[in-house]
Amino acid sequence: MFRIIALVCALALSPMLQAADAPTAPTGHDHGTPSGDSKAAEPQESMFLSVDPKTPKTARLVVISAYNAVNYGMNFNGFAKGGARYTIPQGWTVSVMFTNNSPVPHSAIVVEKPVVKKLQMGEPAFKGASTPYPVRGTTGKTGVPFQFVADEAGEFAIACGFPSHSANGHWIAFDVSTTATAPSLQFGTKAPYVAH
Ligand SMILES: [Cu+2]
Repeated sequence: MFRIIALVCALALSPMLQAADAPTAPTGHDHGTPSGDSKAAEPQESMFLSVDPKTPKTARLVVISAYNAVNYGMNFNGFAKGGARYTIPQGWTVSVMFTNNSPVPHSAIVVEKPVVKKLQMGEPAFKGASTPYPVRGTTGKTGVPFQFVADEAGEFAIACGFPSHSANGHWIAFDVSTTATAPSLQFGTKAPYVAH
């Protein structure tokens, strides 16, 4: 009986494993575009969060799927499993530019934090807080913009809507705060980077 269960599990897992973005060996310096592999530059917070004085109370997020080889490419900006955290003041507009460094489809959808454990992400937690067709995902580095108002405080996540990716760690934390006065981005246990 156990063997049957193990076989079924292996069969169920195999498409998922194929979907994962396997890290590729470095090919040395070339003139190709950056890809979701170990050649990616060390992520810096200021690359992924900014504010523009011309558009007050708007946080501009750059969210790059498969930024590097972390978590088999199932990362945003090089972080997986909640290892990075955006904090947005409640009521601010969030303007996201999503790109995917991998030929494997990925997407971005803002969900309530407990949802990240599910195989499917369902509807976004805020109106418009998703790339188009999050289940199917997109490939390629053409930017996919989306924008929403973070009108409800709480603990959320930016998750990949491609089935099973989020459950395998393809998500980062996204908090909406009643006390923050400026948006910030925290990498691991480092001091948060505050955008002004
Ligand atoms: Cu994904």
